[in-house]
Amino acid sequence: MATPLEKWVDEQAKLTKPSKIYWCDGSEEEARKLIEIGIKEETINGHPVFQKLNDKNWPNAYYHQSHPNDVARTEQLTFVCHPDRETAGPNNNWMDPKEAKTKMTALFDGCMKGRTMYVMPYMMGHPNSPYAKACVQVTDNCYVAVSMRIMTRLGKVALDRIGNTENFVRGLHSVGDLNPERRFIMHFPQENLVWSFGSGYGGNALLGKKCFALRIASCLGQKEGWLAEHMLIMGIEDPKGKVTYIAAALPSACGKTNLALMQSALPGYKVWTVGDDIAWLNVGPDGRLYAINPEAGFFGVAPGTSSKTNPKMVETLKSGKFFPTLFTNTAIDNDTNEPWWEGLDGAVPKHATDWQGLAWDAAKGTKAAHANSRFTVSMYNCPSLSKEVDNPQGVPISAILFGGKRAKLIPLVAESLSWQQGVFIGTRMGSEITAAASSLTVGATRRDPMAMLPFCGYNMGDYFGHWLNVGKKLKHAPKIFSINWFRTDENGKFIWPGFGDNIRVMKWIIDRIEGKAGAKETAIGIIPEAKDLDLSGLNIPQSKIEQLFSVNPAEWTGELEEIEKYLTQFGSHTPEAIWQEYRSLAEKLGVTVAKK
Ligand code: OXD
Ligand code: MN
Repeated sequence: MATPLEKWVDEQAKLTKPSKIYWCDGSEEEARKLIEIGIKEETINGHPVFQKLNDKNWPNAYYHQSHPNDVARTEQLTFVCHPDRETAGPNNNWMDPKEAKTKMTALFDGCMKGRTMYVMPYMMGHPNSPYAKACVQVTDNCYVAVSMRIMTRLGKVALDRIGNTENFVRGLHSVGDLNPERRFIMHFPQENLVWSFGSGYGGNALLGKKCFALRIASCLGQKEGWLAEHMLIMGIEDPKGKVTYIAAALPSACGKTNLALMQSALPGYKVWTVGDDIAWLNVGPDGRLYAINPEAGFFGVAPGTSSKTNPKMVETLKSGKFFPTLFTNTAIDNDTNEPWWEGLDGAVPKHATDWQGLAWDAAKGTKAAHANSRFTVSMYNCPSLSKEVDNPQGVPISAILFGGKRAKLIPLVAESLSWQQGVFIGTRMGSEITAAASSLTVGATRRDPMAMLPFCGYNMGDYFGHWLNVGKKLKHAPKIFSINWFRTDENGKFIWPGFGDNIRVMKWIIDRIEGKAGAKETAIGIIPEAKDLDLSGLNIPQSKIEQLFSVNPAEWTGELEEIEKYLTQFGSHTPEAIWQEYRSLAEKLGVTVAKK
């Protein structure tokens, strides 16, 4: 008798009509075979799917170029198909599930003719964790199959967990003909199901990541009492050896990976990496909040990564321990056959091929690597990987940070007075748009609550309520802080050095948790005075430090208007407690607002 999994795979094959079906076991041998297929057989836009890179300097590394029209998440073509629009909320594109199924069935019908269907059973989370989830994705693209081996725990572990049950999240994926007119990423939360067609790019195609571990999982979390968040998880070891775990939400391409792998600029402090993108947060039996990283790899933005900004990541990328490491849409130095991107160490290549496969001419001023070009690498290659990363219970979180990229307004760091106020800080986050999503204007500011705007699978007003409810279940709630590394001075220059120096902010945060650090209460939260931050060895004048915390009521008037407009769109779904915090902030700032 066929198992429910076999039956489901059979149904997908009947619809998509592949010429071959291949069940992935997740082994290294298999990954090598798939890479060979990608070098010799499969193509994307006329290029081989994979190209081997210089093995001496970048062991086990391969290059992939996606279609030039397929280089970022397509938020405008991403839908969450709850039975009614209201449940999806104004934060999601919505389509009636029946209509979506009809539309997508026509696209999937026969789309894998002449191709191989790869069947990938995989786990999100360590298989021993009670919080882990078993999933299966089918795809017709070997780049996706190899990427899933890096990003998830793929193969027998998942098959064993699924066994004869119906208990697995389903994902159907085809690159189709990569026509952007026929590109849709459809989520069916009622069925724990994702259908993705027409894209081979990371977040659109590796369905365990944004589609399941955030959009579908946020819906599961709402039902089951936990949180699926767009957060890094890090442990910070102090000079006495005590490790404090922190989770931090920052929008895409705002430095989560750099922070998660930070090399501390303060002697005696070490950073241990648990995750760089997604955290699943559960209330433990002791009333603390525990975090697991459901992923097994990093899919990080390449430009700007160097031994100065992220030495641990450069080591990770050059390790080659876990097979393979992928570079997508970077440039290639033709003289050395090495991957290259703007900001990497060393000289600018004399002869390079750019992310579109064209000869690159530095003199023309175009970028050699796409701004959203990526590396895909196993977290087990990372020298700062926490030894708790596979702890089935997760790590206990002492602080949650909400950040964004803001040239003005938001201070370097501010502590909230309570969980409720902290949740409000999350809801009022905004950030300058980066290149991680196509169709948005890079640089403009958009409101991005908890960095979850593109990833919350249901009405965000209800999501805010869920955050408040989780807080009520916590006996020892983490402290919540806002952070902003990106404030600029009157000449538009960043004031704060960032990167390894961010440990100074972390040190203050940890000292606050332990009741050791000084602070003062202001309208925008509890902030350090200059004497409370460890600035030893930094050469920043006191006046510049003050600028990092300055409050300009005129700027805040506009900000409050935007926050009010934003929160109003969720109607009665926005909890009254959030409005209370909003009014209290306006009052403290001395700003009159419409919302009473
Ligand atoms: C990502 C993103 O790829 O947030 O992590 O876009
Ligand atoms: Mn992300």
